[in-house]
Amino acid sequence: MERTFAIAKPDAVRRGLTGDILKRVEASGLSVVAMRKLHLSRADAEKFYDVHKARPFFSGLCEYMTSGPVVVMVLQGENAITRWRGLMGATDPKKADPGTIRRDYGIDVEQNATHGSDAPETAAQEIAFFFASRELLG
Ligand code: DAT
Ligand code: MG
Repeated sequence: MERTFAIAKPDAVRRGLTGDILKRVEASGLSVVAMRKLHLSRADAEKFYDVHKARPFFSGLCEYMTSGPVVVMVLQGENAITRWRGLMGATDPKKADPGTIRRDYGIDVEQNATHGSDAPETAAQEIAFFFASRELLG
């Protein structure tokens, strides 16, 4: 069993897509072991995306991620990290496979509907950034 961290980003929450995203998660057999709706502060967005701080899109990314509420989730299942990234599709919605969340709902490479951890280490860090261990279902 593996855990990953997922976000329904502001563009998705704003357009009422949280339910559809959850439906896809549940239909895939992944289980939601924690979930919360919140509005990121600028400081939290900058900390969360610290790995990208030297990239030209960093400031715009943080602006966008603080533009409205998000839904943060911890997903669990066999190979959860890879499976959730597969459901999301490529970062750029134009390059994402048909039937993926980003292809179906992403607006552009920035407003791409969802986030997913890319490795076990980042999953553990990102989960701990948003959730206390007592908030995760056993
Ligand atoms: P992913 O979210 O697929 O893991 P990433 O870690 O490379 O992609 O980038 C994090 C986020 O930064 C991504 O979801 C959207 C934004 N981003 C990435 N590349 C971008 C670009 N060229 N222009 C604008 N935003 C970008
Ligand atoms: Mg990433």
